[in-house]
Amino acid sequence: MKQFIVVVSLLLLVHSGIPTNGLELVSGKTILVFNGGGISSPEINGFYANYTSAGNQVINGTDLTVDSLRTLLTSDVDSLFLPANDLSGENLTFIKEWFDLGGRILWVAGDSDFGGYFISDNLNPVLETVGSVLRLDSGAVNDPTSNDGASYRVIATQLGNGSVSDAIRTEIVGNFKMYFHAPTAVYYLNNNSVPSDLREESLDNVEVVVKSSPDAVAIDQDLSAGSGDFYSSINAVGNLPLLAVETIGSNVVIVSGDSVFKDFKNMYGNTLPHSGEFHHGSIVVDTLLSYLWQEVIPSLESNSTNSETTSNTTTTQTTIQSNITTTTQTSVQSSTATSTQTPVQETPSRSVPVSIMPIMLMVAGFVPLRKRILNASFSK
Ligand SMILES: [Ca+2]
Repeated sequence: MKQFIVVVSLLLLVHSGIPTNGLELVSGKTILVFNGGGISSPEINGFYANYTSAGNQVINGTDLTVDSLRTLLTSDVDSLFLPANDLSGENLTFIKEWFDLGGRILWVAGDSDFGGYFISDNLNPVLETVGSVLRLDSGAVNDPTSNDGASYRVIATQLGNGSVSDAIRTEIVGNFKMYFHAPTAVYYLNNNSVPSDLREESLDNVEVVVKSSPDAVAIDQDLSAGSGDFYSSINAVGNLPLLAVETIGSNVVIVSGDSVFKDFKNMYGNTLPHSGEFHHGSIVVDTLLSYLWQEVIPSLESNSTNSETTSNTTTTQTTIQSNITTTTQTSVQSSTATSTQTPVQETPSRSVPVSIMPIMLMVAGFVPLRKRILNASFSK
């Protein structure tokens, strides 16, 4: 036990946020998180604290309506996060117009189909709108061996093979573990229409960054048996894509099977909610965003500009693996910040000042959030 504590303490020290060389946590960005009618707890206190103290503006869009999202999603917004909510039936042209400004990061995060509360088909139209080939599966990922005490509490164990994965890999000490609390998987559409297995494919412009263990199983938990329940329909076992990135023009789309930037179940954190053991959640999120902002997007924008000046006909879409050659040691702030630094800018919604975070976190422990109850009853 003592050895374990020492190891964990060392790991935390290694990632205590003192940049050495190379990249630091991204700064100067405006990140809009739209929870809308999201199904799980909306708190992003850890992310908010880390990114505002690093000099970003984080708009915590709890309770925002789609109309207010439309108003807020101006050219000043560099990144839009859409965690597991329902945008079905909405005119999404405004998201496409924002995306087409270029140099943006769109993060579409799903959830499992537990109880039918989250339906991927209600969020996938966003991916379609911006021209992504990636889709959230309408099922769930269970892992009988790599989990935090129950098979739906999935611990991912594998990073991918591209440059984004490599950037994250440089930050990983020990065995890679990332927590996804009841996630779904990511598949892709072949020829814009046929649900297809992303596990063995090597697609231009797409990199699978985080994968499940070889033992994870795809299931159709709510028995919806739709075309979007792709991986369960092929009885997929193992290496299920849980987080993938795609470049589209000078933009990047991130698709993940859970909202890993949220406080929920400490996914954006470094301890597993049940065993208390270490996992790399916030390190992955922070390294991913910093690498994308500091290396990938500038490269895409540069290529885009060069292409425009040399040819009117050449497509500017570029592959992640072939265009990002810079290897940079990434050092980012990884633990949940406890800084009392004032948020950079007054935000228009219910963003939580860092100074009251401890109180909020205490209160959060007593709030009977629907998903917690659901999952508690589910886990028996
Ligand atoms: Ca389903």
